[in-house]
Amino acid sequence: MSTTKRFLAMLLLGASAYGVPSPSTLIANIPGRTTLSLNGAWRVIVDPFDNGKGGFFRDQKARSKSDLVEYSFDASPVLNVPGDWNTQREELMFYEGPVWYRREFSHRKQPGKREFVYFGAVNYQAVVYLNGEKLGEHEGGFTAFNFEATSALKDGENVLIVEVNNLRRADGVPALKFDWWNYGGITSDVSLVELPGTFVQDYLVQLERGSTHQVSGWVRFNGPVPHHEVTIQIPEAKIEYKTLTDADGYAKFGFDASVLACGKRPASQCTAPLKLWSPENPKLYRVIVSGEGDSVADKIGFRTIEVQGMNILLNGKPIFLRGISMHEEAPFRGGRAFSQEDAQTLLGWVKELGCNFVRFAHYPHNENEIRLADRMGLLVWSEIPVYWEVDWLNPATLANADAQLRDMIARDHNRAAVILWSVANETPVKPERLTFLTQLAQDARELDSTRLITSAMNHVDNTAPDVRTLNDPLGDVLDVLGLNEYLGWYGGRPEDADRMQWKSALSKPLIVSEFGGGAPFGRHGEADERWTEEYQENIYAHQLPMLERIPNLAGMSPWVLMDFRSPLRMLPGVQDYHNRKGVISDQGQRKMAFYTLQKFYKKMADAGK
Ligand code: GCB
Repeated sequence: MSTTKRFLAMLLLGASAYGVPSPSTLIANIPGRTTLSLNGAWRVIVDPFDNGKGGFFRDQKARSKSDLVEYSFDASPVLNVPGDWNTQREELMFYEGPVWYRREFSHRKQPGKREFVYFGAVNYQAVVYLNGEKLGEHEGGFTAFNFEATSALKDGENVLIVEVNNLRRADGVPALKFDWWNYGGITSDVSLVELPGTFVQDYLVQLERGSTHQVSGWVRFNGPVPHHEVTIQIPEAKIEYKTLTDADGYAKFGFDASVLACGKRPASQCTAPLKLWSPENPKLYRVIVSGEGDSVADKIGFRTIEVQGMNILLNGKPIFLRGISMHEEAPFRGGRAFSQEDAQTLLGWVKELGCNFVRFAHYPHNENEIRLADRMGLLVWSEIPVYWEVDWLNPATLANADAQLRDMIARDHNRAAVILWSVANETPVKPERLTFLTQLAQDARELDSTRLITSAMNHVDNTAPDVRTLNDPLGDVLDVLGLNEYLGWYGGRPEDADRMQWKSALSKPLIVSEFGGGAPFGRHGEADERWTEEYQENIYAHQLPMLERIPNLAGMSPWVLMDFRSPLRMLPGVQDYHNRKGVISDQGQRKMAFYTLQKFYKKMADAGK
């Protein structure tokens, strides 16, 4: 198909097939469910030529001395799950390709129950087999997914095999080039989830945008029973609300929390029942969703987030987002972060900096991080890996990005911490990209009307010698503008910031979503010497006052919390395959810029920002 034809086809697709994304099949709130953990040591076969397609899913074993079987999980080494393969075996550090994983487990089947295998994240593609039967395939390295295993599951011993492939693809999301390590493997928790025949698949229980007492949302059941009762309870606030599902097991609801909590008392005796979630008081309520014999409990915070003119309002009041960007990279040991401890360390540093906001770049991070942010009172920007260039004209690429967006939202839409869904990072201004991202922004809004939509952009006009204007048509479909700028690092000198003025073509709140420069910890020199802590610190020293002069500045998330591995950063002795723009090294050492930023945030916080 010619480029023009493909573009027209996509415009048409945009109008029809992508009108409303199909609901996510993700089961909500796995931490609140009965699960059997399948984490641990898995046998693995590294298969660089993808030779196993013909049969490895069968886990065949030689039955006689003369049998020819040229693979053996039993005789193969193990890798830990969760965990990337790159940092577990030296020879796999640069490996990109298929690896076969096998986990054996025993299980007693319970009558009437349904079973699902759940994966927190597998990078990049996964094909899942249980006892030789294919359960399904998943594409996208950072979103969770589950497949029903009820009929393939045996009473007794079971064999779960997953083909994982992290080969980069031109039509993938992300595509061929990105500035982080392409860690392969089963990088997040795996579990077997046991559920009743009809169960609560997903739910949204949030405050309606702009209201501090109107709770609204929906519940979706999975199972054969239509038209049954659903109950939503918030015991601490004495709230109980009942409604009925439709023929598809879906119920939309909305109730005034003050009226419900008040019961029969006169309105004059009732106080606001829900204490609002905020960075200062990250109050979470136990919320129970039940119906048709199933019941699931969650911890949910209630807050509102809106845009008013050039401000972001949290609970009706303007808030300045004192943030930092971070990758999902493990402190100290390197590799993909996944554990509670990793989250504690990383978000502990974010707090120590004085932040109330964190940008999870450039893909959805593991649930431990999001849930901890919810408990710590950190506001979160969450993003899908539509990064630099992707195959804008390919409908399958759009469908893939859309699925990642939908599944990111499905897992985290009850987390008060998340205030911004980002549809992309630093994508080039051109019509096909605008069509693609406009669709994603619309879908995000459709899927979750309670949060703000953003994207990190970097298309600026040099309006005058010392004036730069963010001018990207994508801004029209966003609530909040993200701007990445590297004045003093990729162009100009740190001191140029003293004269520079930043504007945006649109009067919307603006977050400077990236700025910074690189220095290995402990490398010192003059402030004009690249790759020294002094140079990096000097960038911050000149940037911060410059950013304060931006009239619609609503926050910032400098690049980046901690040094991280990247194949694009090769310089020997300095980078050694690490992006060194962290204000903290990968060994936890605070660089000079850390303290400069910390001081600035303290000043902002003291000034009530
Ligand atoms: C950017 C990208 C980020 C890179 C960073 C850098 O603009 O958004 O992913 O790592 O710059 O270090 O150049």
